[in-house]
Amino acid sequence: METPTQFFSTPIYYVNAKPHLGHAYTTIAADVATRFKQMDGYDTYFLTGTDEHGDKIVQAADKEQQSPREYVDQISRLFQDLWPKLNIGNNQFIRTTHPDHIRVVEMLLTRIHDRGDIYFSSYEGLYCFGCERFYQERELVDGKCPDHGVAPSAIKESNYFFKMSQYQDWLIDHIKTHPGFIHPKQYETEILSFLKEPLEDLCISRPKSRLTWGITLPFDDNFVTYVWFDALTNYISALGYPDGPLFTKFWPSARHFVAKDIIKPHGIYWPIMLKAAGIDIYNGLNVHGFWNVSGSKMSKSIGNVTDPVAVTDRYGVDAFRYFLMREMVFGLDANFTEDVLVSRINSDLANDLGNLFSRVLSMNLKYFKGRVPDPSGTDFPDLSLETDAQTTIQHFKDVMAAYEFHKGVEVIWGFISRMNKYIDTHEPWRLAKEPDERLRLEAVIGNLLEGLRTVACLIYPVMPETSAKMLRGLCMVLPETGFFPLEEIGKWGQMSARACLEKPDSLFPRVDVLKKTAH
Ligand code: ME8
Repeated sequence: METPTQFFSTPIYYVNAKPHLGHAYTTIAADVATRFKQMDGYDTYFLTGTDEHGDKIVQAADKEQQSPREYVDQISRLFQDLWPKLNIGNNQFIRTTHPDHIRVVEMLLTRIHDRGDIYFSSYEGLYCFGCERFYQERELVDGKCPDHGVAPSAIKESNYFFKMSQYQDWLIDHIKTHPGFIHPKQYETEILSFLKEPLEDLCISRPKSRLTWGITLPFDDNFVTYVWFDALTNYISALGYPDGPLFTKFWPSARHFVAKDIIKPHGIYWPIMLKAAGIDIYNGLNVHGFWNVSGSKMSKSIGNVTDPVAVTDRYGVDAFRYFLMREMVFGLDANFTEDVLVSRINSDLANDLGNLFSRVLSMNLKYFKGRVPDPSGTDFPDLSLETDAQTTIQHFKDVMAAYEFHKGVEVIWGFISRMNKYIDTHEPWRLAKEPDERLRLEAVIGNLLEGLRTVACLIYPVMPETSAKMLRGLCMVLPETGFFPLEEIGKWGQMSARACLEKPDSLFPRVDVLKKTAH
């Protein structure tokens, strides 16, 4: 059977400020999804990068008294350096200032222009410089841009326009006939409701008299390309459109991760751009909600822009990844507070998982000198944990395939909690005192060790470091890929006849609540 493929992307982030919690979340979610698909037998490709043209960037560079070129190099580097620290396994990092990308944008513009879907016209409208787009009167809140809270400026300009309106009915039909194209459902509803209003044609140029930091239009060098038209194209330029092997292999399976702030460009402009250029439409869009910090929107003026580097330096990468996946219901908003992070580390990680791991390994050392008993070969067959593990793996697979990461974590922690109960029910310390119960003790400890192996394998997408650490502690030889395929995990008895003689390190030290420092 041919190996299925999966291409995931994150937005390419603007380089007008340092990376923050929101950027980290989307990128970690896409990384978790990629690792999960790999466990499920897929050949994957994972793309992230930076969006480096446009007014916003010029303004930020001016503020720092740097040239745009110097400035984008410096901020893009911060993103590129952050991802390895968060254990992000992206295959490529794209920058929109790279010549290969620029060539594809020119190619796409030429194609759409040649097909007659781009026209020149003069336009008068309300322009928000922060958003780099024109607004309709009805979109404003109290006469102001809803994102920036400033009144847009009245501008009259001649520009190039992309005839989006003629694709409106096609797009509505495409969304309705492709369930899951926009996921979760509430965002599909939101896009369909935008599409109930007549779609305006999209202004895709900016005159060089106003902005030069962009890609010159291939058919008129007095203009640069609108930054969104440039940015969206990254998803195909990175794969080597039109005929690169990555494009042929991965484009049919493309799924983009974004937050709700940018569903309009992704859910409307992008599919229409592809359609107009005669390129297959991407496979799907995964939209998540917004992180607030301590109950407020993240903002520089409030001073609550959470730095992922500071959080991971303090609490560790896996704790951070775990918290983000556990705390946000994919699609809804969530709240980040250090107190909740600390209490999750102490209860879920140090207590439920960490204690279970060290208790079981210590009992195995104490009662069997580290030799791992085979639970299936004993006279006391007890299938409860094995059956439970198999159901857990299937459940995990179903929810992760539906991008319900919080449920994936909950499913694993449900199993962890049942393993802790299994210990309390069977009381191995009591069995150890009864010579007649030796075989039963073997079965109980053997089952617990197999259960821990199952947990160690399943947490891989969310906590790759902890997964490897647990598997090392269980004396499992890690495959070169770093993970065990999903279909192999449920097989009981994989650890028997090994010797685990080392006392395990603690997986997650408790955080002293009084000593924790604010970020
Ligand atoms: O929009 N909560 O770049 P951007 C969750 N360059 N996610 C958040 C967030 C928050 N509070 N804040 C930001 C752009 N994000 C364009 C994209 S793509 C062709 C061009 C994340 O730097 C989330 O993924 O403003 C959101 O969609 C993205 O950062 C916006 O990043």
